[in-house]
Amino acid sequence: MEEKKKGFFKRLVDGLAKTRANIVCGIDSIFSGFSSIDEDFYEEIEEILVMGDLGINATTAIIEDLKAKVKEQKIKDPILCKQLLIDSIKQQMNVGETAYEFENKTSVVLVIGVNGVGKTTSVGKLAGKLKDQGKRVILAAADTFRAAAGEQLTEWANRAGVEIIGGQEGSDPASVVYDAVAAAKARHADVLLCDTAGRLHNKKNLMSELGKINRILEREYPEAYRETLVVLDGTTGQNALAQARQFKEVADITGIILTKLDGTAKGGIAVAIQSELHIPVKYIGVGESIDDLQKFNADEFVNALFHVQDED
Ligand SMILES: Nc1nc2c(ncn2[C@@H]2O[C@H](COP(=O)(O)OP(=O)(O)O)[C@@H](O)[C@H]2O)c(=O)[nH]1
Ligand SMILES: [Mg+2]
Repeated sequence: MEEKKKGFFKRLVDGLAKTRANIVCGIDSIFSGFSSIDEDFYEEIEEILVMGDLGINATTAIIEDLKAKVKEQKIKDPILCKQLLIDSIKQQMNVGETAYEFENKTSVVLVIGVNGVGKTTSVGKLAGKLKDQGKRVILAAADTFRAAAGEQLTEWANRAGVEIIGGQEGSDPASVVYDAVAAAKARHADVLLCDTAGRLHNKKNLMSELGKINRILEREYPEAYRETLVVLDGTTGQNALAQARQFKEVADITGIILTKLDGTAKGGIAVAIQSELHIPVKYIGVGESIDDLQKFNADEFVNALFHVQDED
């Protein structure tokens, strides 16, 4: 267990290497480069946080909080601000308890997001994770927009060792969900994961597509616990935040999957999403293999960012 936990922390630390280089190296040089705490000091921290994609709102709140703590604790030495800054960032990310109830209930998870963000990959990884926990999982290939999407999900289903229900290219995504619900009920599945096309470029189409799927689920599977996860590509920084905002307008989002954090310096976007939109980031993708989806924990994330090892 200890081994496994270390492994996880190391994966996270490795995955966030670029983000850390972007944010922390800059901040460390400020802490050592300034001899007193003044406006310039705060401005430089602010600039690094904004450059690290934490977003203007979260950054402003973090700096205000830092200033208040410095004043309150009468701190004079810049180096002593580092822990305060870490605490402030964690505080900004607090969205209350992040629930993973669906993992332990009969549930349906709708996975939406724009093209290429990592929906199908994340559904595959999540299927593997749940299967490992002994859950009975069924996948619905409700991205009927491209034929390749179904084939791609079938590969993931084989990898994870779970069943998949698909449809013809161009068929109605809601009818695939209908068939998948029937299969889920017949097999007493624990979790039904639905990969969708979920395209945002046409808000009206997306709303009507999601509306139709939701009506099917309400009618055919009312006993199932509902989860709607938006997948965002972490490498797109502020654009991911804008997408989350738009999806929030059209769907009852219960969480975010933030992908591709292994290859980006923009991991700070996780802070911005939670701080500004108050939507919990539930999972992060830190690579392309089946084990590279992790539950997100804000404290661990900030620790990994600043390379602070947990003592316990
Ligand atoms: N490095 C990395 N690549 C990822 C991650 N998640 C997805 N990808 C890649 O992103 C590309 C698009 O993923 P896909 O699941 O097809 O996106 P979709 O169009 O939203 O379904 C694929 O090449 C995936 O391997 C991740 O966490 N890290
Ligand atoms: Mg896909």
